[in-house]
Amino acid sequence: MTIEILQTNKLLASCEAALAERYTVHRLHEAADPDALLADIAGRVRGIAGQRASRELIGKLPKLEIIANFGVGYDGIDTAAARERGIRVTNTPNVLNDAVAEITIGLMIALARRIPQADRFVREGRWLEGGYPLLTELNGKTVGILGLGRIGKEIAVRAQAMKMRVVYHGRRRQPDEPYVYYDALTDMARDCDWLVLIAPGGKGTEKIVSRQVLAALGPQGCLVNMARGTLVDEAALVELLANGGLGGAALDVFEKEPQVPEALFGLDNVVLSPHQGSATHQTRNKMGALVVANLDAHFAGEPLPSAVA
Ligand code: 8YV
Repeated sequence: MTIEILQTNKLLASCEAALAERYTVHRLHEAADPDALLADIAGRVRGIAGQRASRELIGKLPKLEIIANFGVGYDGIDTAAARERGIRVTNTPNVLNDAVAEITIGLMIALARRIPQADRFVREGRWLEGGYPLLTELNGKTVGILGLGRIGKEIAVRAQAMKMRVVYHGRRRQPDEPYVYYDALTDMARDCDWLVLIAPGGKGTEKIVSRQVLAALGPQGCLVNMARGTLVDEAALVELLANGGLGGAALDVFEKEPQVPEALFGLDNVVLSPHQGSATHQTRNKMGALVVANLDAHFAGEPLPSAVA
């Protein structure tokens, strides 16, 4: 009798294959009638693999023991509901730090030097009519990191390699870190040229990058969101980008992705990216392997490689 698990969204093919080798996998996201599927299997499901597990779903699975989230951010999992039932939750930390940090710097340079726009400029033959405008550089600028966690620290190291000054804001000061800490996000935004978001999503951080924070960042300031769209007041962001109240934005995540506010498409001071922070073969394979390793460890009665604290 193989162990039965529920997959709640599409996963990396190699991860799906590895799961199917070990477990009986029920794919909720592919079910024509999800309620009928759940009615049939609910009493046998011992694990979830995926990025979604609501309180309602958890409540329907009396034998659920573990939820293995594909991703370091687990805002799609109702961890409170899991904790109440003693259900373990795991995520995929560390393996994606370098990939996310690399593309963060990439998007910053892309925005500062308008690289996507420059590419269009050449392709459209506009270079023949005159040169590209002069722009700005990262060196000498201050970057404020919201969320100096594992990925935030990798971004900080790379920002320093760009000769930037690094400061940060988060839930608490980290005395062992060499960077200046701000108690208040608005104060940090006011003192920064760049504000990089790499804090967890979920209830505690909803819209913490408010209109006030964006206004403090100001007409010369640039926002980079590598975290979750939910962190930002997106309506205020669009408005300030359009009216010059904010200098620019490089956005990898959006509040209702893959829906992106159409108002952004016409703006020249924006670089858009389809939530691809961790999207390399190398990193996604490691993330998938960690999902499988957590499930395997749990069902073998071994310590979990990456349980959520
Ligand atoms: C996603 C992410 O998991 O790890 C995270 O928190 O946001 C990403 O790596 C990825 O999009 C998987 O679909």
